[in-house]
Amino acid sequence: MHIAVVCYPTFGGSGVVATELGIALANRGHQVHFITYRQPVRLDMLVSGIHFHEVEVPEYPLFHYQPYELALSSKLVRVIKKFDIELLHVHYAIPHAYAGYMAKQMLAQEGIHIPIVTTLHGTDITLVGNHPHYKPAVTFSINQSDVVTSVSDSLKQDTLRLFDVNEDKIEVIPNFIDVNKSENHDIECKRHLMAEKGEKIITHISNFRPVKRVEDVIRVFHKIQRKIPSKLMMVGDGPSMGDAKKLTRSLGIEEKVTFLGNSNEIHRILCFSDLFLLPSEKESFGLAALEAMIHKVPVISSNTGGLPEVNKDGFSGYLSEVGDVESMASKAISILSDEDIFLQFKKQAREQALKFEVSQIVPLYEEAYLRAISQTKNNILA
Ligand code: GMT
Repeated sequence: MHIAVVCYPTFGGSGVVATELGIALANRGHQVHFITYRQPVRLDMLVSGIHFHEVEVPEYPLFHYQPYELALSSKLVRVIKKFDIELLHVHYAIPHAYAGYMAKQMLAQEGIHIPIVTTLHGTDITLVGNHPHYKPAVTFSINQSDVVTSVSDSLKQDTLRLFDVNEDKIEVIPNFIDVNKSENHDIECKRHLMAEKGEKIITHISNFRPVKRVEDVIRVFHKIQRKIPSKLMMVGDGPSMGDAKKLTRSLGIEEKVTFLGNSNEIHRILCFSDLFLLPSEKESFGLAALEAMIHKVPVISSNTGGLPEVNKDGFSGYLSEVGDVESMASKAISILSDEDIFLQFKKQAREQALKFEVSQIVPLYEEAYLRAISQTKNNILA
């Protein structure tokens, strides 16, 4: 199949899922064309069947805001025609589903009927998309998509609650993990560089947006390190970085906390991690937690959104209510202070993550694509 993919190329779950899915599809023989404003951070251009087309938005002094959707939909039209694309898959509704719809309409004028699959990822529904400034356009473009997928049942329910969308419209296809990537034995695990012997390593990975509550990560760690010799690895970057660093200093734990910045080699960090913290306000799935779990890292997360579908309470880690730093810290300490319990949680974290193995999830997308194509054909005949 010739597939066009639109996503955000930056560090962020939706871009990572789109990229990993594209690579998995290319490995199964599909031709996958990424159309984004920059090469996605995890895109491996050496995989056969992967192509990248950059969306350029020329600046013009009249524009206060550059018309990205216009440039994107025009680029989509060109790429779809030139490479005989059979299906367009857009990740994150805003503004990709809308730009996809515009491209579809332009192509229809020329007798080309391109099916659109839209994958909802989280904040496109729960935070940004729900804002009155965007809601009508988001509702419209979801309803105009031929197939809509959401990354968790929780996100599906949020979409049905917040938008005027039919229940049958949305199929849940959870995020996935490639087990082989966690088994790269060539990686030298440099634990000794990060912590002293006998110290535990706690890790947090995110894009440091307020929704991630990174200050809760620091507060939870502050309590853990009083009981358990430990270090904290903060991976990622974003608007909450300054406040997180300030809090680290004010709690007097800056020597125990390392801010590593963005990384697309997170397996090199997860290989020496002992516990993962994800105390988000909202989280439609929690891909970062799944990536930790496949590396046998138990997760302490908030009990919100799709996280209970990923992190099984008392099995792969624990769930606490959003903002309950006390509970998160005491659950973390309960896992880390007993070696047998710790080893049991590590084993179970991986067992739980294996339920989301790529080979089980990617065929669900292929089925969704075939359904979208046959629906489009039927619509033309009708
Ligand atoms: O919030 C982020 O980390 C980025 C965001 C995105 O769309 O780039 O992530 C969302 O999509 C991920 C992939 O499907 C999910 O794993 C995250 O849970 C989701 N984030 C939120 O819902 C806050």
